[in-house]
Amino acid sequence: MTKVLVTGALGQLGTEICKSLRLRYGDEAVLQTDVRPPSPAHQGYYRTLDVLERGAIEQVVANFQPTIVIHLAALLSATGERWPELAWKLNVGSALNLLEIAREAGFTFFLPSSIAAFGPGTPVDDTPQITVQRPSTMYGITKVTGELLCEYYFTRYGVDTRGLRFPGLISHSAPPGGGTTDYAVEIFEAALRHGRFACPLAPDTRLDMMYMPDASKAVMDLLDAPADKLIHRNAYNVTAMSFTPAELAEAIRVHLPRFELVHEPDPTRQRIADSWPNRMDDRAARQEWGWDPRYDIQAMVADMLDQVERKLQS
Ligand code: AKB
Repeated sequence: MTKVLVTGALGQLGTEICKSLRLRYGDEAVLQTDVRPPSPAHQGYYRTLDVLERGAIEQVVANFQPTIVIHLAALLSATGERWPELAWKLNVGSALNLLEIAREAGFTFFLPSSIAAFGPGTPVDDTPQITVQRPSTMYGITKVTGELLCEYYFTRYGVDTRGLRFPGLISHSAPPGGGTTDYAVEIFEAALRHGRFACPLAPDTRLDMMYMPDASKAVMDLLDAPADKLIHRNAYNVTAMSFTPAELAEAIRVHLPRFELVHEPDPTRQRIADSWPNRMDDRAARQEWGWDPRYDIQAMVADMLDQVERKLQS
C-alpha cells in the first residue's frame, strides 16, 4: 500500500500536492506535516514536524511507515538571501536528515530542485539538462547540493531518489513566500482588485514558469515512472511556459483591457532573476517519463483570473 509523508505541506506546492495525493490514495494514506499548526479548516491527516529534528522525523517515519516522502520544507530564493545561514541549515540539513533515514526505512524520496540551481555561466536559452551549475544565491547552492546528495544516496546506498528542477510556480490556493517568481502569482489579485500591479522585476525579465496543476502532475508522473527508465533521476528540467512581466501583463489585458503594469525595482530579486535561465530544455523529462504540461500562458491566465475572482467574491 502506498503511504506518503509530505513535509512543508502548508506551503504553495505542498497544499496542492496534498490535495492530489489525498484524492488518489485516500486521507489515511497521506500524512501532511509542517512546522506550523494548520488552520481549523485544514483537511486530512496532519501533524506538526520540525524537519531539523532528526529524532522527531525518525519517530514519525517509524509510526507512519511511509513508502514515499515528498520533502518540500525549504526557504526560497529571496528569503534565502536575507538569511543565508538559515537557508543552508534548513534546506540541506533537513534533506540530509531524511536521506539518512531513507537508507534504513527504504522509502522513495522526492526532493524538488529549481531553476535556481543554475547561475552565471549557464546558457540562458534552451538551458541543457546537463550544463554549468554555479549559482550565485544561497538558495541555488542548497538546490545543487540537494541534487548531488540525492545522486550520492542513490548510487552509494540505493535510495530511490527523484527530483525536478521547477520553474516559478503559479497558483491560487496557497500564497508563495519569499521567492523571486512570486510576482507571477501576486499580479492576479492586484489586477482584479486595483487594475494595477507594481512589479519588482523589470518588464523584460524572462523566466520559466508553470501552472500548479502541471506541477502537481509532474510530481505524480515522476513518482509513478518505473525506476529503470530514469537516467537523470534527481534533477529533471521541467517547464511549461516562459514569459516576461510585460508579456504576462499583455495576456491579462486580453481579459482586463485597462490593466496597468508599473515597475517598482527590487534589486535583490532582479539580481537573482538575472542569474536564472530564460527557458530550460526539458527533453530528458519528456523522453524518460513522458512529461507533457497542459497549460500555456493563455490557459493559465484565464483560469487564474477565474479562480482568484471567485476567491475575492467569497
Ligand atoms: C523562487 O522564486 O525562489 C522559487 C523557485 C524558482 O525556486 N519559486
